[in-house]
Amino acid sequence: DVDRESTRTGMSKTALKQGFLDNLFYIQGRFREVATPHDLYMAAAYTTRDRILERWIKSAQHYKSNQSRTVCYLSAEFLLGPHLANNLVNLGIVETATEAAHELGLDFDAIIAEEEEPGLGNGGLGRLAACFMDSLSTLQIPSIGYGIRYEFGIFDQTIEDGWQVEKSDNWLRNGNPWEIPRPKIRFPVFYGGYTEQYRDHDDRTRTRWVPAQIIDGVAYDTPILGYGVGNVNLLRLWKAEASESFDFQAFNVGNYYGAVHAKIEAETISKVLYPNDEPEAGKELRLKQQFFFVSCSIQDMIRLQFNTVGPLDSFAEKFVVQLNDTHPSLAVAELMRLLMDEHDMDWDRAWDITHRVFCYTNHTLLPEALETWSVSLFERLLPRHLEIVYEINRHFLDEVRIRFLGDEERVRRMSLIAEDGERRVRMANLAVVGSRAVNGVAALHSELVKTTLFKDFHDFWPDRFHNVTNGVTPRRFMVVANPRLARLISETCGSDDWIRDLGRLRDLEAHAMDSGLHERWHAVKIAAKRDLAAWLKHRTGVLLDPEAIFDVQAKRIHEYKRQHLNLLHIIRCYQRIKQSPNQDMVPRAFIFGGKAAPGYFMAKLIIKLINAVAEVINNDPQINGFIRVVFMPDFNVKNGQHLYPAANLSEQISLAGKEASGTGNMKFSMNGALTIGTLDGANVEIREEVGKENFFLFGMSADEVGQHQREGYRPWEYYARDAELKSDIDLINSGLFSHGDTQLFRPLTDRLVNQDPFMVLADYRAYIACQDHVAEAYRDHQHWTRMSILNVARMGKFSSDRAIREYAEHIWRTEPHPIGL
Ligand code: DL6
Repeated sequence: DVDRESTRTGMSKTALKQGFLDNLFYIQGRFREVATPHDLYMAAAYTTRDRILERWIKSAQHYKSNQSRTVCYLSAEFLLGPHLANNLVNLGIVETATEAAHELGLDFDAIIAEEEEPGLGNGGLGRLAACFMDSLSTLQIPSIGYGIRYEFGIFDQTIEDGWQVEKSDNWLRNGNPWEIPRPKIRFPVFYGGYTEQYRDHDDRTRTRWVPAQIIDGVAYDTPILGYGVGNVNLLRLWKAEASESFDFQAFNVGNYYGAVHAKIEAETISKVLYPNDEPEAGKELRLKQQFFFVSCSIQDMIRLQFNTVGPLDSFAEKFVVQLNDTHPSLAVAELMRLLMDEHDMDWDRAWDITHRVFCYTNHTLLPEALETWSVSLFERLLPRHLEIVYEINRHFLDEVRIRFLGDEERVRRMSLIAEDGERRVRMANLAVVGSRAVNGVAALHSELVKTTLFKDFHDFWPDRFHNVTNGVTPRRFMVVANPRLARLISETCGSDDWIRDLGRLRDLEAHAMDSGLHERWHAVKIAAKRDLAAWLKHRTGVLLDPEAIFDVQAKRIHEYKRQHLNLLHIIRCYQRIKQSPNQDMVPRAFIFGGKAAPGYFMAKLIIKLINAVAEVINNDPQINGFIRVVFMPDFNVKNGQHLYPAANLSEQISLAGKEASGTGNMKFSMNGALTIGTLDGANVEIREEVGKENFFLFGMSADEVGQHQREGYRPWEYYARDAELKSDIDLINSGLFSHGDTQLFRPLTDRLVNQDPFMVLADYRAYIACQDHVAEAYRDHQHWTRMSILNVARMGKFSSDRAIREYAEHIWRTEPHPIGL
């Protein structure tokens, strides 16, 4: 008795059940008795998607007829994480869906767990883009996320004999129920060839690009639903396909294999995500990927402009484009090219539009992470864009010379082209010059952007620079990841308003001394720790004691993040127990997670050392489980959701001045973990918010780091002076953790003692002292729980909703366009 429409859109239990059975039958072609777990998941996903589509169409219609100003978020990465649970939360039907599944005799959690994660990103930068998409929809801001539909996302990590082994991530193998292919939204993308001048019908001299290769980009759309609203925005990812015109040419001359080869070569462009959070020096395919998605996206915006508003003159009023790091900064040159070469504009008009469209977010100060491309590669692949970059540079450097007469050194530094050694295009300079706003991602980072990285540009255009501290979405990282805590918060605060207005968590403060809440808070944490312990036991064989401090460091493996500092503390604990086995020590479970870039040897050696130390400690009868070490394989969004709720202590121990923001720090703290951290990235602001008495601070400040480096840093002196530090490093060199092999970890220990670029040894003593302080604090359960409650209560600032509101107000100048439910 449920009509056709309501099985697609109805929110009642009956409608959900009927919709599910319909989808199982009509889409999966299965009946209950023979359905695999994957069939059940697909049916659940389609049933959920059905309910989103109606809102999506309504949003699109409204945005079109209102000619809404649209934010286009250009990002080479979107690290989305599984959709199903998140969409159920945003639709507000988790309970109904759970009951519906139950009545159908299905295991709801197993269905949710079946989803393969779209891992289209490396880490913080890609996950930030996904959080921002959630918040843009929740805040009802018309927006499109543009990126690449990688056929293979970030590799799956397994651990074999302690080493990281990469397995390809074939996430599309079983189909992706969330995307809708748009075969008719297809744009040609040019590569190579040459440019030539010609005379147009008005006898003006114009330039055209005669490419050597044309590839098509085809749109695949994923709806992004906001929380509790009717707004659904669009994530449009481009897949590369052979251009039909090229295929047929080869075909017609009888070269069938040639045609097929062209197809394979074309598809390579969107085949795989580069698994590195730093630029791939000289990788032609990477530059091709960047241009590919940028060109499709800008062409799509121009198409939308014609479909809605009309003439291109108002393009900068209709669109604002946020460049997520420099990866999409070719967009500046591509928009110029399209406006001039394809749409007849002169330079000044095209530039006037272009420089009002773009805004750029910087995500790193690490010099090795700043992207440059050799002029020769650039010219070979994008000859027209090189001309445009030169022309932008000429105009720009003229302005610099006028303002700073005779300061050729400054001109050299600010140029879009680096001239020392092999000539290179500086993508960050292109992004700054082509944008009307530039921002860093935490207060400290934005300050360093202004005073170090882009000091010359800040001198030149002080008003162009902003800060927008990152945030994360509480929907995924609290409600989906930690439903027990979410329920407890809502009950304590008397409403679930905090989910859309995270500042409301402050209401918890009034209850921070309430012993009833303490008991329930503790019970929620212990339950999450038990869940994680069971999960880790199943996957690694290591059994953790839920009463121990769960001390977690989960993030990309990188020397600047200093997983090895954490390891030195673990070795210190180990040696202390060995020296005095009967001491009264607080039990700890040290949990690591994170991937190393496949070509980053030192990061891979750190993973090996973590696992090697784990093997010795976990099997030493004298340690007797007092401390345990475990490496969670394949840390990703989905697995991270097991980690955040269970952590007591969050390790945010990068060298001050190196971590632009960090967002894991926010996810842990929102789930009631206390932070041990340096004054780096957003740690600074987290500490300000939660109160210094609720944060374990150690280590040098960014200023002290700078001063120490200027004075000359000599790590070997720390090694020689500090007997415990020396014995911890010596223990690694002794071969104890490497079956007697005294050389295996030498590259790591030698680097620490002789170079130590991230000053692990300088911060070692302060870190150990701070960890001792943590252990003492944990003994007082009441006090610890109070600090945990206060951490959560004061995390309002770190919602990505706040970040998006700041972008909308100060940078984008966009308004919400509410879609009614
Ligand atoms: O802004 C998101 C995220 C920050 O939280 C991290 O601190 C930062 O390391 C990360 N950057 C990258 C690499 N970026 N580049 N280029 O992922 O961005």
